[in-house]
Amino acid sequence: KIVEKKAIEVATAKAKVPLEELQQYPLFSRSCHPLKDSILHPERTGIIAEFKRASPSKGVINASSTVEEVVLAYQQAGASAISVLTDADFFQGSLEDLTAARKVLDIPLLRKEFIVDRYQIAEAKAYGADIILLIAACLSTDTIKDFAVYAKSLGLNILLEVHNEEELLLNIIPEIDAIGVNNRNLKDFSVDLQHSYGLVNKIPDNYIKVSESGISDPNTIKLLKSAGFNSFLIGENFMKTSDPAKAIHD
Ligand code: IGP
Repeated sequence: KIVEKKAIEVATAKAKVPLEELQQYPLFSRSCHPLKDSILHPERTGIIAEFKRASPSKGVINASSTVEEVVLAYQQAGASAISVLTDADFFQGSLEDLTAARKVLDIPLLRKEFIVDRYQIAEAKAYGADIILLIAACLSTDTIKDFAVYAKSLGLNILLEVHNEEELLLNIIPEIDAIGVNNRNLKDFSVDLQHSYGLVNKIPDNYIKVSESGISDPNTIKLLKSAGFNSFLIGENFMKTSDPAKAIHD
């Protein structure tokens, strides 16, 4: 469903700002921050901290904090990278949020979006992203390969998201920098950390290994680390508090 909606959204965006115009945006020609270096940096936590106002499973999570204050506080608290939702309908995000984050950050920035068209990859770069997300549940292996090659040609880092072994084994592609295991089932929103524990040893060691969703306490991070993960994508448990970056210090 969301994939069909996205196709319409992309067509509208293309009519408003043709690709040739996107390519003239000042941010389009900047060079991206390398994701691996920031994740493995000894003074950083490996956490990819997410700015998320709302979600389809929880409704509104945080309506009062601004993107600038939250992402800057995340960076100061030791996040290795920042994720910003750009989907409006389900997450109340926007491309303007992405650019606002870019302006205050000097660590890698992920455009968190359902990417179904190359145009969205160019758009990610033009609005300030360093990383794009490719979700295996929404895309064929051929498309993932095509999108990954295109994203690499723009200098972007690529995070592939998988939810089961089949999706993982079909899509181990050299252009990808990081593989994330989503603990949340995108169909029924149920969360189970066993997805991470079950798949971590099947991810080759040359990829950054990210555990995504439902991470709520420092002890879980310790367990995921000893299982082999070097990165942790966390949104809701930060955003639902009045001081989203505070928990990173713990
Ligand atoms: C963050 P959480 O449970 O900490 O808020 O999860 C992130 O993993 C989640 O927002 C996410 C997501 C996605 C959102 C993971 N993959 C794909 C939208 C689309």
